[in-house]
This record gives sequence, structure tokens and C-alpha cells, in this order.
Amino acid sequence: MLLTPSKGENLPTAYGGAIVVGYAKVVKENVYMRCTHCGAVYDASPRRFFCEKCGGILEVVVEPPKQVVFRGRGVWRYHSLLPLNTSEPVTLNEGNTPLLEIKRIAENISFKGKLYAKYEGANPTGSFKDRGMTVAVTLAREIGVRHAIAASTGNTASSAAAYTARAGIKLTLVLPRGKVALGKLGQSILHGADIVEIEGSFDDALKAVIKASTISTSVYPLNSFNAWRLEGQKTIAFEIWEEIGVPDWVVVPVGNGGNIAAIWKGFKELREAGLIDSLPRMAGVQASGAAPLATAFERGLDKPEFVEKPETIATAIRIGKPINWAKAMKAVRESNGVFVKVTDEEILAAQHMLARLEGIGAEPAGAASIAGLKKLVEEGVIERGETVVVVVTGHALKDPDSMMRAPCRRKVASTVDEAVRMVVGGE
Ligand code: AN7
Repeated sequence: MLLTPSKGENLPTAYGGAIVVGYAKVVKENVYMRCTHCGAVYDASPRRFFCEKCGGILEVVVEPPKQVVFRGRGVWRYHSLLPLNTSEPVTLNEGNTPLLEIKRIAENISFKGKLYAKYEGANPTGSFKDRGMTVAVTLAREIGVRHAIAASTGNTASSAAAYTARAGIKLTLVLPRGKVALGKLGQSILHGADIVEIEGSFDDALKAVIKASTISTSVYPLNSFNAWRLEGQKTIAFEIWEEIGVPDWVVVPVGNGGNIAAIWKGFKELREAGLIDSLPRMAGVQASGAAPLATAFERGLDKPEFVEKPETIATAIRIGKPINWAKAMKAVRESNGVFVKVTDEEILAAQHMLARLEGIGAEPAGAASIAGLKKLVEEGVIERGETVVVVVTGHALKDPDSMMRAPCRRKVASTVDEAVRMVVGGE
């Protein structure tokens, strides 16, 4: 079953003339759209998300530009490979995140190759979503959107809240009630989003957003079924390549599957532009209680069986019906990659390892990639001498509750002298 509107429901070109003229200018001429499922091709439109023929999810195709120029830092450094024409993006200087060699973790898991963490928690709102949001919200502003919407497990919410605030666009969020980490909910509130908390899962919230954006053109969706947003996220690949060339593997935590697909797309575009001639293998990591793609991979299925009641401590990836499943499976298949699942215990152990061996604070979903790496190295899928980049997708501050679960020696001193004894005495 596809989580998409049925044929004919999505009528993206039915617009007022002024808006059509607006986006004709903001979208570059070498850009069109294509269905990931059936290959049908469409003119580029900011409101086109699903295939009118088969209901499949669309991707943005940017034909290689005549000249590739990199200028400045962060996402907009790669303007010549992005689909939008804009001199004034809605930006918080996202991207340009640290690529950190993590030697102590490598040693801990007896990995002999080069191991790096791409620390996406260092983005302005603390996750990789900012890379996509700068593109999607810039597009929204250019076509005159006044009201944006998004479903979220939390990070899309915080990022959308910040970027729409900066653009002066109203935002309504649909969140699974009680399942969004405190930092993310706090950010959404702080930046002034309206919030609808649904008694249900993220998948229900996303269904509501798809329905709302299908029946009304007065709301603009910022979720990853909006392929324009994923265009910003492909810059993770560009930054990795500029710093270390093409690694053997890129390991990515997977929820809806948009990010792994975007990173893969980025590497493929570098090859199409003649800048590289090899490609990495993509490894997608899912939490075992929310692992439709990893399960399909294990069983050799070419479609996932959706999980009705996903459960994991990594609430960011507590997703049972990945809307980008086809794109994600294609990324793994084309790259000769893998999907792997990790337990909540393994995720927490990886979070602690990142924090305590490397000083890198990650929320549980962000550390899931490290747990996946460890497993893949142990299983011999990733060889011990290879070059691997692990994408750490979200900051520890996002989820204070998970930080508080880390083991800690913690005592109370009732006097100064007692505190002194405890400090020097090693009590
Ligand atoms: C930290 O915010 O889906 O596979 O609504 O926050 O592209 O979905 C978050 C996803 C990984 C998975 N790591 O990325 C949301 C949301 C973190 C995340 C993912 C998410 P996709």
C-alpha cells in the first residue's frame, strides 16, 4: 500500500497565474521531476509531490549544469547543483558541519580503517533537517506561501519552526502526542508554531498532512515527501566528498528514508557532473521496533511490510510506514549497500560511546548509525580497513530524558568540607 493520494487527487498545476510566474523564476531551467516508482516525467512544480499515473513519490532531477561553481560555506555553497535560483535564501547558515575522525571508537571496535562522524547535530537547530528546510522554505517564500504544515517525530518540527519564523510564514505542526522529545517540542513552541497533537503515531500525523495538502493549496507541506526539501539534504554528500573524497561506506539512520536517498542522490550527481568516478555503499540503520526496511532487506523483499505500532527509544525514527521507502530501497540496492537493525540497548550503548569516547553528543536516533556500524563491522559486512563516514543526525540536547538515562556517579555533599573530601578522596 502506498501512503499517497489516489490518482487524480493531487492537481499541482491548478494555480493562479501569479504563482506560476513566481516559481518559473525560482526553479532553474535544467530541472524536472520524475516518479521513483514508474519513471513518469513531469515539469518541475513546487506543489507536485506524487505521480499522477501511479501515486508513487517523485524526485527532483537536476541535470548536470554547464559549469559547477562552489562559493561560500554550507548548503548554498552548492548553489550550482541545487534546483533553485535565488540570491536571498532563507538561511541560518546551515551545513558546513564537522567531519570528525573518531579514532577512539575505531579502536574500541577494532576497526583499522578511517572512521569519521559527520556531526549533523551541529546545524543551527541541531539536526540535518536544516539543510532541507533552507531549500524548502526558500521555495515556499518565493511562491508566496503564507501557511506551511509538517508532521514530525520532532526534528522536522523544530527546523520548520525556525525557518518559517525567519521567513515570516505561519506554521502548523502535527505531532504524535507524548512521543516527541522535550528539546524538539520546546523548540517548536519557542519559534511560535501552532501545534496539533494527534493521538496516534507519526504515520497518522503524516497521513493528516498529506490529506490536508491534497485538499487545500493554501497550506504547503514541509515533509520529506516534498522532494524539494531533500535537495538541500544531498549537500551532506558534497561536503563529505570535498573533505575526504568518496568513502567506501556512508552509514545513515533511517526513519522515512529521505535522508539516505538524498545523500545517495548527492554522490550520484557528483559523478554525473564528472567530479568523481566511484560511489560509496549506503548502509541504512533502523531501530528493531521500527524496522520495515531492514526487515524487507533481510527477507529479500522488494517492498516493505509496514509496522503498525512502531516502538523505539529513538523517537526520531519511530516510523512504521516510511513515505520514502522506494527511494531508500533504491539507494541501498543501487549502491550495493545494506539495511541493518539495532536494538534500543545497542542504540543507547552507541550514544554513550560517542559521548564518552569522542565528546560527541547525539540523540538516540543520531547514535543509531554508530550502533549499526558496530554491528556491520562485527558481521564482516564492513571490512576493517575501509573508509567509513557515519552520519550522526541529531544533537544530544534534543532529548534530555535520554541523556539522563546514562550511567553516572553522582553524590550529594552537605558541606564544603564533605565536597572537598569527595573530590580529592575519590570516594
Ligand atoms: C535525528 O523529524 O522524520 O530517514 O519528523 O530526526 O530521512 O526520515 C526525523 C527523522 C534520523 C531519519 N535521525 O531520517 C522528523 C523525522 C534523526 C531524525 C532521522 C530523523 P529520514
